[in-house]
Amino acid sequence: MSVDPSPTSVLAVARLSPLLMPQLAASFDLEVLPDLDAAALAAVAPRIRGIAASGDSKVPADLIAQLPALEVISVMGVGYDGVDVAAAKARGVMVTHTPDVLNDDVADLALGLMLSAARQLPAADRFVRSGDWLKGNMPLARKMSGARLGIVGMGRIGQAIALRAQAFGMSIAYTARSAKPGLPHRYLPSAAALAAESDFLVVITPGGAGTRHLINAEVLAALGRSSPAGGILVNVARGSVVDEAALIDALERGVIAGAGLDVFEDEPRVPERLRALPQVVLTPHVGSATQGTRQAMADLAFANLQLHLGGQAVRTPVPECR
Ligand code: 8YV
Repeated sequence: MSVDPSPTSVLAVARLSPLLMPQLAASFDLEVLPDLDAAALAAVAPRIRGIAASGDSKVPADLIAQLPALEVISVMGVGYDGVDVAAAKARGVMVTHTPDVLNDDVADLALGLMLSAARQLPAADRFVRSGDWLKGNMPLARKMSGARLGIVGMGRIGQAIALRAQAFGMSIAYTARSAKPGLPHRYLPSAAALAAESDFLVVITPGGAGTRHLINAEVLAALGRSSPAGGILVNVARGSVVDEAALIDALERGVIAGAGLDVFEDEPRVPERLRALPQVVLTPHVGSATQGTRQAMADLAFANLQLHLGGQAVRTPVPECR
């Protein structure tokens, strides 16, 4: 067996999933960005042909510009808002992501957060553990079945959320860049218009500049007015989509009744004021975090990298690179 004299060099821009790193290390000459200082990066930069990243990694234009041999950026995640795709495309660099394999998990978590916030499940758990039950019953919660659900973003995961919500007898409406032909749900042209007709507002739209603070004080006020029993916001998309300061204000003032949040503006830092609110259910960006799904994401991210570097078509390019 002959040994390749110049193994392909790949740069992991963060310490990525343990389901992906060993595959990368076994097949490529793997450099890990957090371990490199500027001089070490400059030394390896000329031979880097691929970048491996996660959904929350940053791959800015200045990093792309430093890597003259770069051919492909493979993101282990459906969201790729951290990648400067325009800069990559301008250089002819392919960008790939891992759609579809995580739809079920993210949709499951969205429903879990809706139920948890409506029925106050973490507070109920604390109530039993603390012994407060011995002093009396918990305050009554809010019903979810039959309520009105507004979905912000009606892509593959939005549709998986809608499917599950139908089993709860919820009426479903959505907003997106444009109406999706063929869907039975009502389309509303803006997040504010949707919030004005929703009890639960679930955010599952891509992050990035185009959706930054799409959910603002005005949208939260509309949700609060629309739902006298208590509006609930759920975010399983990106922290950047929700104006977190406006959300904290709306929760503190009782404008909306509660929230279920898997993502935050400055992860993993979550403001103390948000953490102090008992009516808010918080999870640490675990939408896709099950064993099987993360394995499928790692395998797809690896396959995309290997295919492109081997001169073959990738499986899942981002829409801009199709
Ligand atoms: C994780 C995600 O953050 O798919 C996404 O867009 O946000 C996630 O599933 C991450 O990319 C896992 O590596």
